[in-house]
Amino acid sequence: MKVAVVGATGMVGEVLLKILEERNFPFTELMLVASERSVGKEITFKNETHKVIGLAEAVSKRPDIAFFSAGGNTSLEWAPKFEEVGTTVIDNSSAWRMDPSKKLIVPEINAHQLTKDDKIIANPNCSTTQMVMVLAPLHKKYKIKRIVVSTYQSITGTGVKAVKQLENELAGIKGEMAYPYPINKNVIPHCDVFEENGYTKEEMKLVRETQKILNDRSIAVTATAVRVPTQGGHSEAVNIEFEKDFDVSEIRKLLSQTSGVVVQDNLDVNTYPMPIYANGKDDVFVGRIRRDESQPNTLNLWIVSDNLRKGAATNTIQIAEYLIDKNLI
Ligand code: 2RA
Repeated sequence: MKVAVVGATGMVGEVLLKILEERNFPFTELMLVASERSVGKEITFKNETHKVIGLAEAVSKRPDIAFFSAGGNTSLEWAPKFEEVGTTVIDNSSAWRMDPSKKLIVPEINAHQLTKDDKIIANPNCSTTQMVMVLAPLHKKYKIKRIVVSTYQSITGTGVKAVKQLENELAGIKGEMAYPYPINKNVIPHCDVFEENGYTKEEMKLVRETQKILNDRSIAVTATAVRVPTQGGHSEAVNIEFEKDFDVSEIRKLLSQTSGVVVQDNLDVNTYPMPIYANGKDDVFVGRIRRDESQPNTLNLWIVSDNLRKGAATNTIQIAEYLIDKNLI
């Protein structure tokens, strides 16, 4: 199994390599791929030194799988070139997610849709993945009518430059700015770019991707995505109105039995999910499970997960593991 990591020098690329090692992913050859300016850079992986190669060279090596985390434009241009040589691409960018011919996969929810013909597979946005991991079993049992979600997204989701800006602010150093205002002691209601309707692309990802993954366009979703000066994971306050009524203890039991979801919800000892605990883990943590007393059939939840792991790299690798396990690659 020849594997390429495209975007190997980026934040998600680094986590991809970490998780490939952690999960002892079965490959015979590993290609670390990045833009021309990084070609030749040396990266140590499993005590071996690997030289970064360019995209054209990687295509010529005809990898079996290419994990992409290199931005939408690179994916739009190069994923088809890898597909032409028989590579299965699993892409972390938003480039292919809403393409009707491409599958948008969270293995625990819809990996069963995958076939040998799927050669470009989209990995959902981090904030979508953690939300649908919790909502999928609830939708199946109680049918979701409407979702209102507010996210509190780690600065790591913006990228290295923003993390550096926060570090500089904390150290009292003037440096390059990823945002035109301070990140520290601030929250920024602006993740990705604004669309015509006044929502950001990040907020519309939560709307569109949730409907696609749960395969139900009737689900109404509205979102507010906010950037916060934390590391370790994205947090979300989610209000869900169902068609059917529910029992909170039944919900708690159902979630505790859901693979990849951990219920952290004991108010007697102030136990609830927080990014400092989710950091470095692959599970999606849910707590503050409580009925919305303002209207019938409605629930409030608090969901936290490491946005670089299950929100990106781990989910991507789990898709590949599924493909291998089902002989689809
Ligand atoms: C963010 N969801 O957190 C995106 C991932 N880059 O900004």
